[in-house]
This record gives sequence, structure tokens and C-alpha cells, in this order.
Amino acid sequence: MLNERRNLLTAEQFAEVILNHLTSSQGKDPEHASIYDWRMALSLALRDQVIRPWFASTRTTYEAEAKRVYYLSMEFLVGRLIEDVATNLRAEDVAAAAMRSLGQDYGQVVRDEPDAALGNGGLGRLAACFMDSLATLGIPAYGYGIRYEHGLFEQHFKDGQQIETAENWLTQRYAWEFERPEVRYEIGFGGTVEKSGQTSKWIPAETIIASAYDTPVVGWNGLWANTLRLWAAKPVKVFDLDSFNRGEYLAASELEALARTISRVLYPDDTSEAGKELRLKQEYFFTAASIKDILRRLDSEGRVVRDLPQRVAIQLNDTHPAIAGPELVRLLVDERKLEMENAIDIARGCLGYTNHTLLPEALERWPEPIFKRVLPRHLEIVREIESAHLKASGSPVRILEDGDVKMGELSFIMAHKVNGVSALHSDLVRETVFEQLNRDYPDRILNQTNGITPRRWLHNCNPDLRILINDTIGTGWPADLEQLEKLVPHAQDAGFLEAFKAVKAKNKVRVANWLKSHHYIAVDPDAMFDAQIKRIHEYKRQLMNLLETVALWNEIRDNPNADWVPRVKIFGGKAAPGYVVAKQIIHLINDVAAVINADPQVKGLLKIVYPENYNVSMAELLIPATNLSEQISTAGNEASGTGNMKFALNGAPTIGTLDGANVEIRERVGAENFFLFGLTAAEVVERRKQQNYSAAAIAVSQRLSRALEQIENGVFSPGDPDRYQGLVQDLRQKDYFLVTCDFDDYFAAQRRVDSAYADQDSWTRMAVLNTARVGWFSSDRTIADYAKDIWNAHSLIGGARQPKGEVP
Ligand code: OX2
Repeated sequence: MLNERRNLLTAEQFAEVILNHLTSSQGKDPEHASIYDWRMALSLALRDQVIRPWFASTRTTYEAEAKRVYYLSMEFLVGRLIEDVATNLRAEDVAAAAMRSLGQDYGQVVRDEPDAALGNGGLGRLAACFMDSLATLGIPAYGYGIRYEHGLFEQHFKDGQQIETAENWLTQRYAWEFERPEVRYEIGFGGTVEKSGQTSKWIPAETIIASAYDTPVVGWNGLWANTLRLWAAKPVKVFDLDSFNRGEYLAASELEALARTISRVLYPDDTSEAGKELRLKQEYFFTAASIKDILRRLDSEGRVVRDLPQRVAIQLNDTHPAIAGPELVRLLVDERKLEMENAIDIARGCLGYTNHTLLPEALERWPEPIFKRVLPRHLEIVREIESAHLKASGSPVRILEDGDVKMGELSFIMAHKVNGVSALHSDLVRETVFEQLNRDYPDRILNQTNGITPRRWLHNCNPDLRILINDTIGTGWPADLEQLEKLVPHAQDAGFLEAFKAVKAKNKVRVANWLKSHHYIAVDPDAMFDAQIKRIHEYKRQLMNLLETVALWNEIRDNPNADWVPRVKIFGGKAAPGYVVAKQIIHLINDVAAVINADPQVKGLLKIVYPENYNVSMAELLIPATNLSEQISTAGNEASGTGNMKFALNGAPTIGTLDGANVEIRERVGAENFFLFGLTAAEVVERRKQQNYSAAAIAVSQRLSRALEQIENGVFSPGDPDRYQGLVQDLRQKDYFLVTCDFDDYFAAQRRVDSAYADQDSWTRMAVLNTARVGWFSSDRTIADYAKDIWNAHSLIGGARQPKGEVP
């Protein structure tokens, strides 16, 4: 029955659908169609195929009276969708053949799609992986977020420095979405609260419209489709004719411009707080619209609000949607006339909160005056929530403290479950930020280690490895990734190792060609590709990687005839525009690259490449071609990491610290297949208590001293020798992230990597075992566990954890 949901078209039939869209939707004939027209036609043809499972899923959910999951996230870092949709529909061959028959280059059309970059990094990409897994598992779900007009900024380098320009994905039509002009809610801000007796009524000063855009998200095998509903801000009154008639043309459109500001841009901060009123408005805007939408659906199904916890699971992706708690309580109390405590309990029954970071600067706090100005009634409700909590638990922990509204505490208190994103991180959540609250509510915190979707991050991005794996263990693994374990015995098989190595080599050639044609850099595909691609942040320690590169450069020049293992160090990543140190690190990477890459003495042995504008699509290209994955954050700082999982899955062993999910990756792949170094999280805490720890570490390391001196003396910035004095001074005097303390151990681990890589057979075996043993990190497993432990939601496509087996 379920398979009937998919429309199985032949290539010929599909070509006809594409042609129809080219003419009817794009208004072009094949002679005049641009690549954009072809891409739109192909995307719309694919979207057509999603409609049947989408409708069927909605109907099934309704009939089963099933609980729905609502994933509220400020960010969805979706990337491109053509391949994703085509493969999930199992129509990739049909789509490619159809395009070929129409004289089009399928791959080129696929690559024409701009990334939907509605996120900064791991948090947003996790949300996108979760959407894929929710649909694959057949769990009824909505993703709710913001339809930003401008996604994450585009990064350019000018004289080695990061320049940001606006991203404009919506200048072209977005093929995947459906505008829903009828789904609109008024969202208020500011104003006053009117009291009469026991009742309160919020009278906002300003109102804007949240208008829905829906993108269907189809799961593997096309058995189920959910909805990603993104809200765009629109004015209540589009145009002021009176102003216009008075000749005030700008004023006539002012209302519209102001309202649209709310969904104009994605804040480009990753793991740091944006203390802006506009950000608070964005958070309230999408959260309030989502909550209203959830209640409207409940009403339309003839349910009462008491049923909410049975019908609705709302997951808060970090604290950004934390206002969901007070908003839901407000609607229940002020509009549905429930008692306050009852309303709080009902809201808590629905809410779960995921914490993604312990960095103090990233724990959102809003100054009370701002909060009150924007959300006066919510501030009162937060007070009620706080006093109910104080009364029930006797806890000393407050939500309102030092003049701030603390969103972490609010989220914790309003959620029935709170989860961290790796085992280590969840332990630290219990022991640090929420230590007291964990004592007050001992069963509330749990762990849900992150995962990644194997469809995008292996099946689609690494087609040659996919084929090799299919040929070796069959095709069940994309929906049941732990089947990769069946590869373990093949790690002893010379033929398999050869084939695995050949896949990696081919992927490296692909990257080398791309670097040459797009970035005008020549790299040797036979060199080891060592990659650190992620946001630029001090705690992620790109600086330590760079210092090691400088030290290696010195060593090679000192001993040019030694047996060096040729390396290409690949960096990729953006810095938040306001994060000065991160931008200096970018500048330094480019400066060091310019000097080292021009040095004839290390030619062929060491090269640094830093392609600009790292994004999801670039990750899909680089990860399959990487030999060594750099996961070198200061222990205790990277909540999980998900890039670490993607690299391991694609056969790149990790050099890394015991941080985030590295710990669990190492446990699974085996310590012998992981290059460990560095202080543990507990040691980091101890080290930070010592005096002058960085000076002490530098004093005992000649290599490090030399590299630091070179940087501060302008060896890499001869035209501006003082450029990096501040950066180096900080390492000498403070070095909060312990770059200097871990440096020697890191350098030594890199040399272990060199020797291991020199034995290509054993290296490939290690790579295979990484791929074979990380199946547990599928986001299908993560989502199945959220469904069981937090949401009490169920798959409607069979009782199994994953839909297994082949599609005929
Ligand atoms: C990131 C975390 O830094 C990263 O470690 C984690 O893997 C990812 O979230 C998904 O859980 N913003 N981004 C993150 O946290 C915050 C806040």
C-alpha cells in the first residue's frame, strides 16, 4: 500500500513532465531555455512527485489521530535539494536519463541550484538532517522557522581578509515552496497590558503578519513527506495610499519595509548572542506564528487544549524559540481562560529543549527593559512561571536575574525534557550550566547524541563509495546505517581496500580539478588532504592547526631531504562579521598560505588552500575527498560536532581531542583508528586555574616559540609586520582556549598521522573501519530516540525503527 504513494514514472514520462513545466511554468521552449529554466522545470517536475506522498501522509496522520512533532528552529541549513528529492524518491536515474534525453547535462543543472543557506553551521544543518530523518521514519512532523530574504552572507577574500556580501537566494524563484497566503497570523509587539479582575489582555502597539511558505520534505523511498513551514513577515497594511497621494512616496511604503525587516536577514552569529531587539522580535515572530498554527490545527481536529501533551510535541532547537513557553501559556490563560498553573503544566507537557552549547556568551539573556518593551505580557508570565517553579521546587534558581531574562533557565523550567547533543556535553550540562536545576529536576536532562543523514552525507555526496558499498553489502544501508558494520570483514580484503582507495583518489581528483578551475590553485591529488571546515571560532582552534602548519614548514625547510608525507591543508569556514579575532585568524591563514605556497623549498610537500564561501555544497564536495578530519576543539567546548561524523562516514580518520561526539566516534571506530591528543575537559578546567599556563607551555616548546615569533615578527605579513602582534600577545598572555598547551601533543599526533599515512594499506584499512563503524551516527537513530524518550511520537509507516528493505 505504502509503495503506491510513489509515482513510478519512466524516464520518457518524466521528460514529458519536465517539458510541460518548461513551457507552462517557465514560459520557455527548449530552444530558448536557460539553465535556470531547465533547473526550475526539473525541480518542479520532482516536486510534483512529492505531492502524492505528502497528501497521503497528511491524511494518514489525521486518520490515525497521531501525535505530531513540531521542530522549532531559527535555522534550517538546507543546501541544495534536487539530488536529495530525486534520490529520496528513488528517481535519480529516471531524472538524469530524462534530462539527458532532453539534451541537458543533469549534473550541471543540479549544481546550478543555489544553497538555501538559512543557517550558520551545525545547529541549522542538524535541523535539516532531522527533517530528512523525520520523513524517512514516517513520524508526522512540521519544521517551523523563518523564511529569511537573505540567508547567510557570502564570504569573499580581499587581500586575504573576509568581506561579506548579502546572499540573495530569493532573487530567483524558490522551486520547492508553496506560498500559503491564506495561512497568516497577526503577531504583536510592544504596547500595554489591560487588567480587569483576574484577567489580562495584551494590547500590542504594533502588529505584523506572519505568512506561511511550505516546502514538502520527502523521506527515503518516498513513503512519507512532512512540511517545512517558514514564516515571512508582511505588513498588515501594504501601502498607504493617503501618503502616496500627498506625494510622500517613501512614506507610503514605509510600513511594508519596516514589517519585512523582521524576516529580512539571518543573524550571522554562530554560538554567540546577538543582543539586538530585532533578534528578539525575530524569535518571537516565528515562535508565536508557529504556536498559533499548532493551536489552530488542534482546534480544527476538534480537540481541547487539555489534549495538547497527547497531541503535540514541540522541540526547541536551542533557546531561540524559548518564548514558546510563555506564549503558549499566554494563549491558554488570556484567551482560553485556563488557570495559570494548569496552563504551565500543559505547556511543559508539550515542550522539550535541546541545549547546543555551554559557551557563556551564547546563552541568551535579554535585558528586562528590552524584553518588557517588546513583550510586556510575556514578562508578567515569565514572572508567574518563575514563582510557580520556586514554589514547587524550593530551588534558588531564578529566570529573572541581574536585570536579565535568562532564556536557558526559562527553557529548562518550561520543558519536560532537556537534552544535550553528545554524551560528554550532556554530562557537562548536568554538571555546569544547569547543575542546580538538575538537582531540582533530576530526571529532566538526558542525552541525545547528534546524527547526520546518510542520504545526503554518503549516498548522494559520494556516489562512487555508494556504488562500492552497494556492491559489497547490498543496498539496505541508507535506511539502516548500522548495516555498514558488514563492511568490517572487508577491511581485510585486499581487493576491497584497493577499490576503496580508488574511490578516495577519484574524489580527490574531482576536488583538485575544482580548485584549479574555480579557485586557480593547483594541488597534487596524491598528497594527503587534511581538512578543517567549520565556522571560524577560537574554541575550534583553527589557529592551532595553522601554527602546526608553520612548524611543519620550518621542519621541512630544516630537513628538506627527510621522508616528508606531502600534505594539502584545507581550511574552509566563515567568521561572524563582528567577531574580530576570528577575522584576524582568517587573514592569518591567507597570509601564511601566500608565503608557504610560494616557497619553492616546500613545493609539492606542503600547501594551504582556503576556498572562499564555504557552504553545504562545498562540504559535499570536500568531505568525500578528505583523508584526515581535523576535530581539534578545546575539550569541553564543542557540544557535539557533526562534521566529525560526516568525515568518518566518508572514510577520513579523525585527529582530535576528547570533545563532543569525538569521544563516541573514537569508542566506535576504535582507539587505534583515531589520532587522539590533548587535554581532557577536566584537565582543561584544572589548567585554566594555573598561573601563566601559556607562557609555561611556550617556554618548553621550541617549535611553538619559533612559529609564534615568525608570526609576530611579520614573516607572513612583511608589508605590515605588526599585523598579528595582538593575536600572538593574546596567546602568550591568556590563551583561554589552550592552543599553546595542546600544541606539542597535537604536533606529535600529526607526525603519527604522517607515519600511518605512509603505509597506504593500513591507512585505507583504518579509513574503511571508520566508514564501517559509524553507522550509529545516523540522524535516523537520533530521531528514533527523540521520538521514544522525549516526544512519545510514533512512526506511521510501520513499527520498525527504520523502514527496512528494498523497494521493488
Ligand atoms: C552547534 C554546536 O556548536 C555544535 O557543537 C553542534 O554539533 C551543533 O550545534 C548541533 O548540535 N549554535 N551552533 C551550535 O550551537 C549553537 C548555539
